[in-house]
Amino acid sequence: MRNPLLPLCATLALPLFADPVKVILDTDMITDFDDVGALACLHALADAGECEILATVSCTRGNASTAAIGVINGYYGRADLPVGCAKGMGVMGAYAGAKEKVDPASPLGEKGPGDGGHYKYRKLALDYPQWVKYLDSDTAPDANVIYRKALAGAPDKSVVICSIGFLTNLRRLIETQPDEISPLTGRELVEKKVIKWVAMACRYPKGKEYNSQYDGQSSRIAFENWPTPIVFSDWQYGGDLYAGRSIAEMEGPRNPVKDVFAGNIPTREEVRKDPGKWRDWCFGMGGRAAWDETAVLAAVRGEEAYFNVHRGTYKMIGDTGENVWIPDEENGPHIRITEKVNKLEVGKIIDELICRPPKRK
Ligand SMILES: [Ca+2]
Repeated sequence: MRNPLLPLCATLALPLFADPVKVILDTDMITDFDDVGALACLHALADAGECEILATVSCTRGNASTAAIGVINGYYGRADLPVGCAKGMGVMGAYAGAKEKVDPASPLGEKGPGDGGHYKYRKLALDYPQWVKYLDSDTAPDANVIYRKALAGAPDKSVVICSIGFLTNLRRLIETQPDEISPLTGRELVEKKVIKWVAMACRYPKGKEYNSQYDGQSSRIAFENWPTPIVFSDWQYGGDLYAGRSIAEMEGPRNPVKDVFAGNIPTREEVRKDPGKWRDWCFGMGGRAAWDETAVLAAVRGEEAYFNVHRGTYKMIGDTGENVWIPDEENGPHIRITEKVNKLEVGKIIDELICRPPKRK
């Protein structure tokens, strides 16, 4: 029984794992900014000893995604974390569907037509240059190399992969062949080293979800050939669970995580005036829809910590990113999460993690 003197969110925030969970985070970091909240949560959980971050990779090319990842890693004192990026296929440029590379340096920090929301990440690179290692994501190492090194160096069945973007890198990973890093294929490496893949993906009961939709062919190949359990943190779950207001309004000096949330969520007054409009755009009084932060919570603290789990089969139809969820509570190979702990409480847990000051090494 929980201590009645402690608020519910405090007891729920207690670490549930004795050993740190080894995590690789795969993010698009292209337009939406729940990725920033997710990476912040991951660092806070690493600071608390709940997880160990093995690597952080971007699935979007020709933009400032790796610069933004580097800034946040650096802010948390982990500037040396391996950073990689997709090569040769998938989403590139300032927004999904752009198909054209943007120069992250020109005009750096200017919001303008065609930027598609990537402006916020170029601005991070401008404002925190001390932590930028790969300004243009095309200059970052191949994510295949980063993945294969991280997996090859990890104990068997010890790694959780958390994808909060497109599935390009995971398709490419399982298609890799033996090399100087490992005598195993990518699929064999995953089977040997990975416990599970937590994917922010899936529309329930069917539909096109953003992360699966762009580079839909890679999504289908990755999901159909993946050799470990997959946990889906679906669009419906995170869509009305909000986070980010707390850090946006937090007193104290600037930091990159605060800058992103303060600069991109509507004010309380704006939400109060027209909550329906903002809800349609996946904003609420609590901030931005927390799809990606939810996936990180499930990856580190486990899918049963705050969520109901439902078994079934996630099946993609064709290469356009459409999926259907076929329920099968007895034998379904996949897991989908739904609300168990009240979403307001989960939002508070996420906010508390995002607001924690870095425990720099
Ligand atoms: Ca994302």
